This record gives sequence, structure tokens and C-alpha cells, in this order.
Amino acid sequence: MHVNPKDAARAAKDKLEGLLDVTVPGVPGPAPATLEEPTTPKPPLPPKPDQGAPATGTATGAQTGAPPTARAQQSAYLTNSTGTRLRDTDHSLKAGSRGPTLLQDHHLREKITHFDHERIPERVVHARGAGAHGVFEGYGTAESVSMAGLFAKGRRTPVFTRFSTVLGSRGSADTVRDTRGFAVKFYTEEGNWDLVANNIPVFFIQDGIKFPDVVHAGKPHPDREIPQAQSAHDTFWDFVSLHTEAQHHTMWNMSDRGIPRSYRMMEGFGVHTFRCINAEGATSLVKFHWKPKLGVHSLTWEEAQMINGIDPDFHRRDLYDAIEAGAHPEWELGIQVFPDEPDQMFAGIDLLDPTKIVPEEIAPVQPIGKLTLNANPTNFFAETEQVAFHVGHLVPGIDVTDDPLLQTRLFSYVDTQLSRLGGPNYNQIPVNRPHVPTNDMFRDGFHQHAVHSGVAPYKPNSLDGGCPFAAGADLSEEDTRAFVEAAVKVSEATKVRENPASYDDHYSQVRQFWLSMTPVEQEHIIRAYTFELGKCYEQAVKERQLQSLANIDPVLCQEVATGLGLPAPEPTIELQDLEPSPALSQVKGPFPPDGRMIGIVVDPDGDLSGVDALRRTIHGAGMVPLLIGPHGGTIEGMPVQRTFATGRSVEVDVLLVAGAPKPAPDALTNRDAKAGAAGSPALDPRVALMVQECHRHAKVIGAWGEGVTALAGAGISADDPGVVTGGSPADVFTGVSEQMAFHRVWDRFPTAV
Ligand code: HDE
Repeated sequence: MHVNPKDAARAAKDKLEGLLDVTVPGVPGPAPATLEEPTTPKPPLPPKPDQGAPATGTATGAQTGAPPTARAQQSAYLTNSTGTRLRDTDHSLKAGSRGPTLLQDHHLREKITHFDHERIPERVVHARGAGAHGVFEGYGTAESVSMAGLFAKGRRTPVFTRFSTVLGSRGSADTVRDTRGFAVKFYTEEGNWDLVANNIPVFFIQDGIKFPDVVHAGKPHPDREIPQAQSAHDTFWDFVSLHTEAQHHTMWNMSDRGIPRSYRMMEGFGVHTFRCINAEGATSLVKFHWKPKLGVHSLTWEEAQMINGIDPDFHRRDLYDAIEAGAHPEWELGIQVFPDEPDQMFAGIDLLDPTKIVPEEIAPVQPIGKLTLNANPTNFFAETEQVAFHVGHLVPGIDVTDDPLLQTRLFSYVDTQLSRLGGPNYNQIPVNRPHVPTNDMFRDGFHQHAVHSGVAPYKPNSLDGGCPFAAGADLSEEDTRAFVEAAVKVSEATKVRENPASYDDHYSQVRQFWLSMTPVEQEHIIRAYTFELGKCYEQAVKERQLQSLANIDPVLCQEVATGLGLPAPEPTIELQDLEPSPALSQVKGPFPPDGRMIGIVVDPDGDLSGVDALRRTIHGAGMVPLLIGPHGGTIEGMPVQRTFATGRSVEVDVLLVAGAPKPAPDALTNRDAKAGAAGSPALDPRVALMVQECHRHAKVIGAWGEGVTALAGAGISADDPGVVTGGSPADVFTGVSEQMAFHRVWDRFPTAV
């Protein structure tokens, strides 16, 4: 059972709203802070209504009966770790008030020793992430393909999901250009299934043995340990231009997919082909896809760079805030299904080559269930940091294939947890525990939580009554069903270290991706390659990469070469024109606006009629209104969430301008450098800057009344695409809503390709 159902969260949120009017997510605690230090002992406060937690079963699947809100640290009194109450934790035990600290101070030593060991090794890749609890509901449409019970119609399976960047360390910024991880742990009735996916459907390498190499190349240089969390440096481009199989993944990273607007707005891909088995034992080859309800959306490169400084936790905050606000993110899980034929090819595409996709136009993605993330973690470390995914956590009906990348992963994910989580019992950590009774006969080891009974953890035994028993062979009965390794014939072979010939094509699908982009997306790709290669030091590395670009597309190569000040080389292969795949472009819509941030600039001295009603409309439609004014506190009873000094355009998806505030007293460049922005002298320069940046980042802008004057004061024409003006806030917001469903005003600027 999931511990924090949606309804409870809603009810609690409604209650909060009653108190706080139109709420903006981010409240730190479950109750408002008091000015004075509270001194009357009380039990710990309950978790916040948006917070969930792992189920309360024991390490081996016994039910504890503990209430779902009981998390940890239940005492109202301060204790040491063994439960003895303490009177003082602010003063160490000393020989006199100015004397040395005594070795005898066991409380000091316990406290400091525990603190000294609070950190664990971060993940070797995907160290930076954010997680959430949720539920997966099957549609019943996968039954002919897989017997996995979680796909049954209406079956609800609790999940924990962790999104991540790949290259950066745990404290790095969120909006870097990188691949994103999208890992889901399904606590199914047949054991845990982990779908450890990315937001990009291909991978850099075709064989897992190169994984340490590509990661070493992408991570900061080992001498100076820079740059952090990015691919814009020599070793990355050295690797991908020498291992040209990496060009496809690299192209996706250089596209807008490399800088998502939100974790909620990313697709997810299992990358590898998996083998599914149905209840009759028939097998199919399958690729898994996650499709976001909100569509695929991205930041612009300048926004991403600005956010890295202004709010490095942007994606984390966005996920938590959306869930707290009740805008629960959703994805459909879909499958592409291929016949399980001996050559494991489909339409000439090698299904075992993880650098290749199968275009959706030739193998449609069929929806099989829906994921909803409905609760935030209660404790980041216990849940998001300690969750341990593994591609080998499989359930009956889902099996692996011989993709050499997947085969290496099957080894790596268990192995890495041994050093990261400190031993072999990591599946006993609450967030990793299955929700079904287990009996694995594993014993002892560091951090053993289970108290095993019995004397015979071996099979067969007669001393423990023969328990545990192996499952029967019957696949049709879900209750007794066990994991099935598909009995696939492996052809007679010779041991070799080599790739099949089908892995040699490194360019045709990269060109297909390029040709599938709209002109504005192609412009962004040119910009990204030019930026990243422009950050490289070595000319040879740039020239070598330009050679790969020449093998992808002459226009792309020429434009990047011009930016780098280098000649564009001729292709060394014959370019192949595969049919473009429109599914790859993200210029689509309309999509729902859930959780969007709507900035409203107000002038306390201007006409504020309709603004409060507008805030309520925005809030009621599942979005977050951010009131932006010249000072903090309230304006006509409405709480100001950002001032001209603290706010920045990149925090909002849409900007509404309700007035033309004159320069505020702090509009001095020495106090706020943004006050140096250009605009009309009658308008606060920070407002002018906000409007200009939103315009430059192709965001929808709305204005009414004096707000229209503010646009003019910022030098923005009311006739520009995506600029909506009108007589009333309600009218303007209707126009704005229609346009923001397409995320960006794609045709605001001309393209040259
Ligand atoms: Fe991973 N990967 N990976 N990977 N990966 C890890 O496991 C590895 C690959 C992915 O939120 C590590 O627990 C190898 C492809 C995600 O906790 C490690 C190879 C895909 C996450 C590891 C790959 C992924 C990881 C680091 C090539 C997309 C984060 C910490 C053979 C389908 C999971 C950990 C989380 C994490 C190894 C390639 C996705 C070291 C050896 C392809 C989403 O075990």
C-alpha cells in the first residue's frame, strides 16, 4: 500500500490553502515556524502532506503494522542513539568552563563520530538526482506480449522514480547540457522490476567494456578537476570523435533534449531491446518508452546557463514543487514490439545495437500503462540517495537480450552498490525492499537488518522443513509464477573480441535525426556544437569532430566550422538519406500547462483590478502564480513572491505584465546590477530586463492596461508573435493559455538553415 495517497495530500493542501490563500510551493515544514523557541516537549511533527515514504514492511517482507506516517525518531525528547535522554547537547564536558574537553565525553564522541561518517560515496555516474514516489497503473494491453502482472488492466503498483544528470557530482547544477537518467523501481506483486532508463534512446557506446572510458572522457579532467558537469571540453570531444559510434548520442545531447525544461517534460527510453515472454511462453523483442503527458520541452541554452547560477536546483525544485502543488506528473509507458527472430533485426536495424533507434513511424509505441508521481520523499538521503537500481531486477515476463551494453550493466549495478551502500544487504534498505515476502537464503554481511530464524539456509534441506521451495513450472498461474529465462538458442560461436558488421554504420541515423528537426531545432543544434567545440583547446579535436559533422550533414558542418573559424571538411562516406522521423521533433502541442510558473509584474501605484482574480484562475488551473513587485510583503493583500531585485525571468514560463512600475528606490546599479538594463527612464529597468529576457527566450508575454506601456518601454512590439495584449487580465490570459500550450513561441525569430 502506498503511504501517502493523493487524496490525503489534496485534503491537506486544501487545508493549507485555506490558511495561506493562493499558495506557492516550497513551505519548509509541516507547520509554520514560531518566533520564539518552542520548549514544551511534543512528539515530532508529522511529515508534510506532499511527502511519502517507503512502505513499512520489514527487510524480508513481514508487515510491521506501523502507521504509514511513522517515519523515524519518534521520541519527543532528545536522546543519544541508544535512547537515553539527554539534558544538553550544546556544551562539551570540560575540565572547567575554559578548560580542555574530556575524553570521557561519550555524548560528544558519539555525536561527532556519527557526523564524521555521514557521507557515502556518490554514484560514479548519475550522482546528481531527484526522486519521487508514485503509482503505475496497467492498461491490460501488454498481456499478449508479457505475462508480467504489473501490466494487468487496472493493477496499481507503487513505484519510486529517480531522475538524474550523468556527469556532474552530487552538488552540481541541474540545467547542464547532459543526458538525464529516468530510473523507475516498480514494487510489483512478483518482486521488484527496475526500468533504468535515460531521456535519450541511444547510448554512446556499443559495448559495455568502453563504459569506464566514455565516463572518464566526460567527467572533469583528472588533473584540475574541471569542468564540472558538462561535455564542453577536450576529453569528451576527443573520445566521441575517435569512437564515432558515439555521434548519434552526441547529436541528441547537442539538441534541445540535452537541456530539458523539467524532469516532468522528458521522454524516457529503456535504450536496449528487452525480451518479453507471455503466459504461453511466446517471446517478443521490446523497446520501452515513457511519454510525458506534458510533452517534451526544453530550456533555451542561455536560460539553462543563467539558471545554473540563479537556481542550480531548478529541476529538483520544479519536481518537488509540482508534486506539492498537486500537479502530479504523468507518463504513459509504451512498447515497440518486434518479432523475436533469430537475427534480432527489424527493418534492417540491428535491435542489439544500442546506438540505433527504431523510428516510431515504422514501429508505433503502444501504450501499456500510466505512471503518476504523487508524493515527494520525506528524506532525501534515505530514499533518493540510497535507492539502488539494477537492470537485473526483473520479474516474470521481462528478460534481457544479448546487447553487449546491457550484458555489462547486468554486472555493474550490483557491484557498484557494494562500495556505495557499504555491503551486500542494500536491498534491505527501506526504499529498496520488495513489497512481497522474500526468502533468498542470503545471510549475514554488513548492516544485516533481518533476524533470520532457522538453521538451514541451503537447499534442499530437511531441518527447516524444506523451506524455501522452488516455484513450479506453470506460467499460467500468477500466484506460483517464477522468473523465466527465455530459452533462446545461442548459435555455435568462436570466442572473439569484435563487433558484428551491422555495428559499423555510425552515421545514417544521426543524419536522420538532423533531417527530422525543424529549422529552429537545427539552429539550436548548430549553436550547441559551436559552443561546445568552441570551448575545446585543441584544434585537432575540433577538426576531427568537424569530420564527423561532415559525415552527418554539410550545412551543419559548414555552420559549425564557420563559428569555429575552421574550414569545413568534405564527407569521407556517402551520406544516406533515411526517411525523417517527425516523432523526433519536439515542436508539437498543445500540451497541458500543469505546474507552469506564471510571473505577474505589478505596480502598487497602478490599476490592480482583476489581478487577484487572475491569480486564483491560474492557481485553480494547476499553475503557480508568482507575484513580482518592487518590494516584499504584500500589495493590496496579495503576497509578493519575488521582487525586482530577487526575481529573474528564467524562473517563469510565461510573463504577465499588469503595470508599468516606475524605477523603485533600489533601482541603483550599485545595489542591483540588473538595474543597469536599458529601457525607458519611466520604467523600472529590472522590469524592462525581465520582459526583454522573456522575449529573447521565446516565451509568451501578456500585458494589459499600463502593462502595454511597459512592453513599449522595454522596446518590445505588441505585434510580435507570442505577445498578447488586451483590455482585461482574463482576456489576455485566455490568449496566453492558448499559446503557452506550445511551450515556446517557435516562430518569434527567423532561422537561417
Ligand atoms: Fe548506467 N550506471 N551504466 N546506464 N545508469 C549507473 O549504477 C553502467 C547505461 C542509468 O538513479 C550506476 O547505481 C554501465 C545506459 C541510470 O540511481 C552504474 C553502463 C543507461 C542510472 C552504471 C551503463 C543507463 C545509472 C552508477 C554501460 C540508459 C542512475 C550508480 C555498460 C538505459 C540510477 C548506480 C539511479 C547508474 C553502470 C549504461 C542508465 C555504475 C556499466 C545505456 C538512469 O552501475
